[in-house]
Amino acid sequence: MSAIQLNVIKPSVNNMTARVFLRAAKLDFSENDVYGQTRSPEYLARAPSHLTPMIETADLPRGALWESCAIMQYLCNKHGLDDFYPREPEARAMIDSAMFYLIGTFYPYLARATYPALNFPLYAGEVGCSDADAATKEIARKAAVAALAEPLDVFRAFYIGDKPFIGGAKPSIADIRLAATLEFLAAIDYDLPDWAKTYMASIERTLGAAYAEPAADVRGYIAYVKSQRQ
Ligand SMILES: N[C@@H](CCC(=O)N[C@@H](CS)C(=O)NCC(=O)O)C(=O)O
Repeated sequence: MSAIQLNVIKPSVNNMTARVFLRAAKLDFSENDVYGQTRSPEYLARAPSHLTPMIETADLPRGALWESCAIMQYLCNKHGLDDFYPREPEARAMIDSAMFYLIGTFYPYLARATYPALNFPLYAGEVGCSDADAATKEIARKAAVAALAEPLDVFRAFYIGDKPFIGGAKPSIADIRLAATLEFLAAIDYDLPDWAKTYMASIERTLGAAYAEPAADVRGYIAYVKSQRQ
């Protein structure tokens, strides 16, 4: 058995993040597709959050770890993967800031904007999963689409700056997280700025099959939901 078990739902960009990273880092792992199983008593006993991606390894105090960014940080720390997660405190702080900003600010807008088109459930408490009427939900979704541009440009102007990637010359774990996240915008035909298209292509070119294989699952799912709309 591999040292690390990676539990995933393949159409998800949260999962794509961990799937790309474990491949790019060339870690010894096995991937388990747990689609439809995350609320089972057996999964909940191991991960009461019912979330994916989730890794399991005997080294962890509770045997399991979820949250895509925490998974990447832990595995970089554990395996000394400094190229993906620099050790120098200031460089590391920028990677951490970019990932917290993505999870805390950018992703909530992106989820509100894209999840209805992806047939994904929204987070509890969102207008989209309340009993508000369809018109009100669509107003909230459009507001989220409009809100995406500002934090997206912060990645360009502040985190990436004049370097190819947030991590500098090579993609860091924050770059993997951002590029995977942007994949979902194809579900709403979002007009991605040219810099973001170039950035995503650079990451895919640099990481090769480690990126392309998990991306194909996300892209395939988006193509499927779009085909169902016609
Ligand atoms: N912030 C988390 C989000 C994880 C998440 O929302 N996972 C969803 C798939 S996109 C999930 O596993 N849902 C299954 C469930 O809740 O039962 C991360 O980055 O890993």
